[in-house]
Amino acid sequence: MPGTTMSEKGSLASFLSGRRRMVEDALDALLPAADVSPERLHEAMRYSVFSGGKRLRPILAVAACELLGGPIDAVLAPACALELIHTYSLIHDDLPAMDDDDLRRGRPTCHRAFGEPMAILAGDALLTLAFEIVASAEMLAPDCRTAVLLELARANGSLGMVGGQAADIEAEGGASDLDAVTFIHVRKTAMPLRAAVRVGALVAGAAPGELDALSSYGEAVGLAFQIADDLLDVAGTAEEMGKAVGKDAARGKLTYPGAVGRKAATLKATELVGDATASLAGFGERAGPLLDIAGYVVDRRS
Ligand code: GRG
Repeated sequence: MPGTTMSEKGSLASFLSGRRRMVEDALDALLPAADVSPERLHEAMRYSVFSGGKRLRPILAVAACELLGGPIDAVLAPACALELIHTYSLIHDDLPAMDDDDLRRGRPTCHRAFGEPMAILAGDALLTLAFEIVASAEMLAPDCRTAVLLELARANGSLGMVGGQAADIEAEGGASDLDAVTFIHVRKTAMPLRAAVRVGALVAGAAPGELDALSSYGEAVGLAFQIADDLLDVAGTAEEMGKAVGKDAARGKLTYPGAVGRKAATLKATELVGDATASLAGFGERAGPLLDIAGYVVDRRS
């Protein structure tokens, strides 16, 4: 991480691993057990959820909530909902009808392990469960539950992630135009990440100014994350990424480096980290973990 000392890297690593453990324990408690009927469906859901993801979205929600002094135990349910929606999107994205991938997080994709019909259903069930978890989260006041549900729906529906995915598919093979790439990346990736930060802020009862600042942070980090992902697809290795690399170009996908070149894409990602940092200036030292995460998003190797 440029400009970051070893001890800061160490403290980020322990922040991430501590929050990841909390999220994974909560996910385990919220998902139906694998021996609950229909067993094969629940096995497939658990297979994909517990396959070693970074848990970036739930960690962002927890970190935003902590920054505002909100209750960690209350944010865990919505944080898990974010991860379930993310997992559903990965399962469906890997299907033969979409990216047709064999490997995800270093393991066979859900449809490779469980067959296509069960993978489609596991994705559907994870998406549905996410909304059930928030709607029934007793630690959240009713108006907070509604606000979180709206946030999840808007960020992930046809005007958000699903819309970005649709535009991405339609654009395949077309010219790499910066406006088109930005349209896709904002919806497919930045909106869900922004929603993760906002969900944490909503649970903490953020004031409007705080919510705005955290939204700007989430949007910048979200776009930086996707640009870094595009760059890793060009420069990363399959071992590090746990999935095939070089596939964007092979499929004629619109990517940020494809539109502006690798150097300008790298600069843009760095600039966005600067924007994210500036958005949190008003929070002082309490913003440390979120600032470190912004740096990590562009420096990561997987
Ligand atoms: C199929 C509805 C639908 C949407 C698909 C999320 C998505 C949209 C597609 C997955 C492929 C992709 C390149 C998405 C962009 C966002 C992204 C880089 C996802 C991978 O997220 P990570 O790196 O994954 O956080 P882990 O495995 O760490 O959870």
